[in-house]
Amino acid sequence: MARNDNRVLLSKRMEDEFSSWFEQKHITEQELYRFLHTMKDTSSSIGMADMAEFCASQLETLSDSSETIIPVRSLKKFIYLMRNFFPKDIEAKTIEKDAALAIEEGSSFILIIDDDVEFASFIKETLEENGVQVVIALNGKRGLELFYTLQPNMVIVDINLPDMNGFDILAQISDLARTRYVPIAFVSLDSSKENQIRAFEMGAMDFIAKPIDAAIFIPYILNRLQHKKTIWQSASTDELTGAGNRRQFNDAFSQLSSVSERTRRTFTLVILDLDYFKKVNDRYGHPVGDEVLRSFSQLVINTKRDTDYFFRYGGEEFALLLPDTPPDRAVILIEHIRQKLSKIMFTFPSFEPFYVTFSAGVSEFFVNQETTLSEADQALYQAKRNGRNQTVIYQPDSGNVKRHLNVVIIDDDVLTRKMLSDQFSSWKPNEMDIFVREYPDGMTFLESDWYEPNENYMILLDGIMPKMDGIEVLMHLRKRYPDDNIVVSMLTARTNESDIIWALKSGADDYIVKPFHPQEVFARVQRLTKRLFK
Ligand code: GH3
Ligand code: MG
Repeated sequence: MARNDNRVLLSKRMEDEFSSWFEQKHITEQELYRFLHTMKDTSSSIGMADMAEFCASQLETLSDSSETIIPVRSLKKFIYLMRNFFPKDIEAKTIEKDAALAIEEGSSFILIIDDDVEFASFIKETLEENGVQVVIALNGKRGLELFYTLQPNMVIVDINLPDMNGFDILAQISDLARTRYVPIAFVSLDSSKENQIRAFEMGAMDFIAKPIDAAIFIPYILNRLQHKKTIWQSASTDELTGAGNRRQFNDAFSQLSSVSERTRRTFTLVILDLDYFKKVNDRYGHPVGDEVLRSFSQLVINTKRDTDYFFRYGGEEFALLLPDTPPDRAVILIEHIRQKLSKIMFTFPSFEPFYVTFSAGVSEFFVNQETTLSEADQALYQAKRNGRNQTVIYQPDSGNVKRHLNVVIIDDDVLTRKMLSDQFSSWKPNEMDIFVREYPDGMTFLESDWYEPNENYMILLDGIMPKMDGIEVLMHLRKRYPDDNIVVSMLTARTNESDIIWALKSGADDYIVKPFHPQEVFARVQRLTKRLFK
């Protein structure tokens, strides 16, 4: 017993250390070394020879004096192996597996808090034959713990428990149970009037006297679960799209997180956001926008697996929670959705047909919900920045994502813009991704949200434009923005030498005299942009 206590203490100390790492996100090699050193000594002194040996082998590769920074994410496997030296008790493992299974299958599961093992296991077996998973807690403390972590669909509580009484449990869970529409049934050998009144006053939905007649009890439970499901669905479904609403998202997310923390099974979060959706509303009106949201949701609902969850996260933002799915497999599903969406032509009376695309950010659950959400958000942002209509998996130190070149064409002549845009859009070099953007004048360009400090820009700037002359735009650029990531080439009809000198003095890297052949511009751009990627 004392031996086990020591193990529990050591496991707790280790988990505390991991938690502080998760918060810091990075640790130094020295910190890891010292941690392993302590773990090695302590595990050896309490008889955990395997663990001591493992720590010693890890220590051989580390240095006590190194300040090298290690991202905590890269220690995932190490943390997993360390945790495995502390096996969980079999009962906890089975319970959590049951719950995880129920959640993944979208089936119901109920929690029975009762120390009458015979009764509880009889109900468990019978209900499981009817497709309902059952988790049993033999005392109140365990029951409360399971109620919070596993979020059952129904709770059955006996009034007399070894460590507390059923009313104490009710007092603690009834508010939360009510907000989630979780029915609570009391069962007791003592079905006195006082007990029944008290149970109902405190929020129980039913009171059932023991001994229980199974012939009635099973249909009763199935009835309650069905009722709960119906209410829950209507309260947690987004009316417009049929996807789960934000509230259901929060619930499912925390449920999957707590199961994953216990069973170490993985799941992935995907945030999907429609591209340029504001334009859809602006051009075709809100009812059309609504129809697009509905069609997109139906497409996702019909494409995802039954075990995946789909939610409307905000206006035109959606989320998927994918149990047991690493990010690379999540991408397969998303790309399948993308492919199907690309084939849908939206047609509405009196409007030209149009297509919509979406961008997606992907992150695997690892540390906690907040981090996962923020990582998926960052990846989505990256997907938008990379030019939209694509999926990005969150990378811890994503300085190493493929380099980009943003080719910006600013010209009031539609034909010139189109000609250049076609030329650059077909450019697909291996070492970088090319994104082309067009603007009809300098003012529109400067007022847009075009600039990101860690991006590279090749700006093709017309010299003479309405509203703002090309030279003015150039001067503004050179004054307000750094020039190491922005190359500017003036497109000018002015053959006047002084204009060209002025442009070069104002910070243009090159000039191209109109009329030009797009291939000539292309060749020059290839040469000019070399300086961006030295
Ligand atoms: P981005 O590619 O950067 O995501 O651009 P965007 O235009 O999609 O994004 P932005 O956030 O600028 O605009 C989102 C728009 O979605 C604005 C809002 O009016 C619209 N929207 C939000 N909810 C609804 C809805 O329920 N129905 C309709 N029709 N439009 C909605
Ligand atoms: Mg959008």
